[in-house]
Amino acid sequence: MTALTIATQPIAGQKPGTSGLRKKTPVFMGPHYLQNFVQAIFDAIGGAAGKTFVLGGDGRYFNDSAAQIILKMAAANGAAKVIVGQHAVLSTPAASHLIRLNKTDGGIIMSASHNPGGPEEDFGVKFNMPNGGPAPEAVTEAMYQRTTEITEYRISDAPDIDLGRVGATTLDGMAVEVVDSVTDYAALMETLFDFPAIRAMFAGGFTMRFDAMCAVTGPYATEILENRLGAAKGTVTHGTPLPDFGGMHPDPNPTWAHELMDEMMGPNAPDFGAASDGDGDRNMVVGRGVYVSPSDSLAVLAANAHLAPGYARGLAGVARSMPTSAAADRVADALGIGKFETPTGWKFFGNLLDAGRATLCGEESFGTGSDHVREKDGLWAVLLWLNILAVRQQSVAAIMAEHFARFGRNYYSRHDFEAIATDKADAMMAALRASLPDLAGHEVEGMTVQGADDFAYTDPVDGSVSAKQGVRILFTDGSRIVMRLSGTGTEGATLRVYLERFTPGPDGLDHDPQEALAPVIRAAHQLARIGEFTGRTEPNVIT
Ligand code: VG1
Ligand code: CO
Repeated sequence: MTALTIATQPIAGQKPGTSGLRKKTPVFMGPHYLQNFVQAIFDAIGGAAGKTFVLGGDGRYFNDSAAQIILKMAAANGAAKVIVGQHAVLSTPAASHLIRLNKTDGGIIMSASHNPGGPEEDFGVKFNMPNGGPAPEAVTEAMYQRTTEITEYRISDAPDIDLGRVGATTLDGMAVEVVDSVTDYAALMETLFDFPAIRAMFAGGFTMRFDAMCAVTGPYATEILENRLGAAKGTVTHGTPLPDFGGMHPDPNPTWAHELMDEMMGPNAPDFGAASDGDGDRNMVVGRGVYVSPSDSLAVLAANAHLAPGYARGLAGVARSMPTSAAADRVADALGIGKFETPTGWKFFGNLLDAGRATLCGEESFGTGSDHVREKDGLWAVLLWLNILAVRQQSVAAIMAEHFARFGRNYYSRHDFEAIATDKADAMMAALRASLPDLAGHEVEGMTVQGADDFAYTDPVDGSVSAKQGVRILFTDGSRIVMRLSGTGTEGATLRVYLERFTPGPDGLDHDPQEALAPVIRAAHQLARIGEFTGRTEPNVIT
């Protein structure tokens, strides 16, 4: 067995987006494509020699052969050891935990997360740092630079190793430890939540549906919810991970998790419903007859986290991405704790978590997490909800109503316009940006623009600056429009329009969000001239 040096050439477009590099699977399987990017990762972090990494993915098509390639490249680059999930499967939060637990030098996660998988769908690769969190912008930029100048990569010619058997082995002199994908993660969850209380709730007849969407959380949810917490067998549906997610779009929102939504809104709804995404870092939470928006979920979790043992000491602070509603800010103000507003993408929470300034973090895109790992964590959020429900002994609907009565309600929705021609989307955003300086004082739909800008973030810990993170238009009545283009898509451009309007209560707290937001939605279309630029008047997905 030898480490081979293979000549290669730069491949255009290997620029990581919001969360790693995502491309169509055939692109990733093309000659040298994965290899170039993996070598660029190793080069950008100062080489792999002597280092230990974690490796796993969400099990989508190409996951297994990509893992063999990455292992052989790690060996040829002199890595000391790689810890791999069995069958090369790890949820993103489980990978983050293993990186931290084993004090490794980082990890490679193979996933395109909430994007569909399969031979013609999406694949992705991202690198997480020794703190367990996604590589910050400076590091992903260094990787990208490296891909533009790469001339060779190193790979062992050793045969594939058996990733199905848990235990230690070696690959061309590098130690490989295949670990059960679930065990360490489940143990971490037991340290954070009151498992006996949740178990008692299930034993008392509490019912739940967890839709794993044929993605990575199936085995995690089955072990934790059914085996350890005693939820009825069959609580977890679509629990077997499939390479193409059974043709489903593994994105837990009311559109793509419609089976769960139908059940939760139907006559025989269980008490609680939840779904997770391709790589297990997202969560959607639904009560019987009531959908909980991710922004509201973050706020409720912040207000109630102290009810779970892992957070009994209270929270240092709450961080949210800029497009996420201000509902969590209201809780932070009431609790007298820190609040932070970051750009979209989990990599921006890492410093706040490491510095102990934020304990909970969340994004409007169904992502919630805490300082237990450095990724968002779908099952963690579901377990925190279950712990809160077990303590409060109330329905989700009652908890939401009480929350809105106490804090007021930030009506919120996101409208996505997918697969727009990139040039049209860019032209629309450019025109919108150009209009911002003159918007203040402008009247639209009976609302007055208070100010408009392009969000720029200065990291309070390391001082790094990230500019152009989304256009925001603020109105004097507290309403807000945010617009940005997605950084995770693989086809054309996706325009995301984030809409928010605050109602203090006590009246008007139980409207349909789309109705409550109607003037804000119309204002967004007028101000950005969405139809004129893109030819689209209706979004594809509303969350
Ligand atoms: C989207 C979400 C963002 C999230 C990212 C990764 O990014 O908006 O909040 O962090 O996906 O989520 P974008 O650039 O498409 O808006 V995951 O679960 O796909 O890793
Ligand atoms: Co994800």
